[in-house]
Amino acid sequence: MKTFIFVIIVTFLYSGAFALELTDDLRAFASNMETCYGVPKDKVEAWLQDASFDDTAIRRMDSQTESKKWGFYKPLFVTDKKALGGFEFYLDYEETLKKAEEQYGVSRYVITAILGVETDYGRYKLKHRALDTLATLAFNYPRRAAFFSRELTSLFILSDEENSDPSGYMSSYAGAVGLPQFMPSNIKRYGVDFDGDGKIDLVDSPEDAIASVARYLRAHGYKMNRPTAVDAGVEGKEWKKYAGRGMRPKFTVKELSEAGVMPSLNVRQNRKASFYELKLSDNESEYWLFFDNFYAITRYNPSIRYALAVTLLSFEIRSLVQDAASCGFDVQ
Ligand SMILES: [Ca+2]
Repeated sequence: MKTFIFVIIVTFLYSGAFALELTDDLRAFASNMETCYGVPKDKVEAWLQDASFDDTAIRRMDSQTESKKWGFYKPLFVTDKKALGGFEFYLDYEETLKKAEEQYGVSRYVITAILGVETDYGRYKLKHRALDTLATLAFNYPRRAAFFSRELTSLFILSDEENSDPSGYMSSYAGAVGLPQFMPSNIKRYGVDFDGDGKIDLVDSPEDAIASVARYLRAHGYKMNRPTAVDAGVEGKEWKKYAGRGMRPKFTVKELSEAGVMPSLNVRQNRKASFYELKLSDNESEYWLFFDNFYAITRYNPSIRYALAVTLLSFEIRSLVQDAASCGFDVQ
């Protein structure tokens, strides 16, 4: 008997999934969806009753780690394996990537690299349902309830408009959906039906994911044929005044070079950049100038390390594609 009870308790603790109770809060949310957004209350209540409490979402939120050094991050995301995965993805979706690049003015290699860092080009299987994580965090995680409540609202508006079931949106523990890891509000704003099947599907359609990433970056200022990032050497001490002063490019290359920052490539003197020292270890650093396109990538995820991993990975993928083209493969 003791064993039996133990098994029940353990199963309960580790399954982590039980239906959310339709409390007054949830009913009020459903009423609000009808009054403010015209999504029928009964429909929302039925969706909420289908939601399960996702304890992983809360545990992971509470244990989000502090950001690590670039020296920790770089070997995780800028690897030969990741670049090769990007090359394979590129070959599979070359036509779509080129079409998105042309239509939105965003490098096809950057689009590929973002999908690589986010979900390993869709190979990473998302284990959560956005419905569960967002409902759990909206109603059981006071610190960020307002944010997740807005995202749950977006998920329901989207499901209503697209005539889809909200439980079909597979996500991270924080409710970021599909290959490009879009929060539902961004699917509404930037999602594209690029394969023309009538639905924006970021979970099962790489074509839709590719165009949605491109549209997002364009909306955040990305422009083709402009530099993204260039590494630099430093001289003297004056450069320290400019290092780490915010992601938005605000110093001219001329100002920075006068302060002892020497870019490894020629860059127009009046181009604006931000400048960062990134620690590889306690006594070893890289120095980088970042431009408007880099800033656009940080709007996808507001982290210098993230955007630099995407940028370097995009360079690797581009050189694999170019090498293949020069060796007679049918790629451009
Ligand atoms: Ca579609």
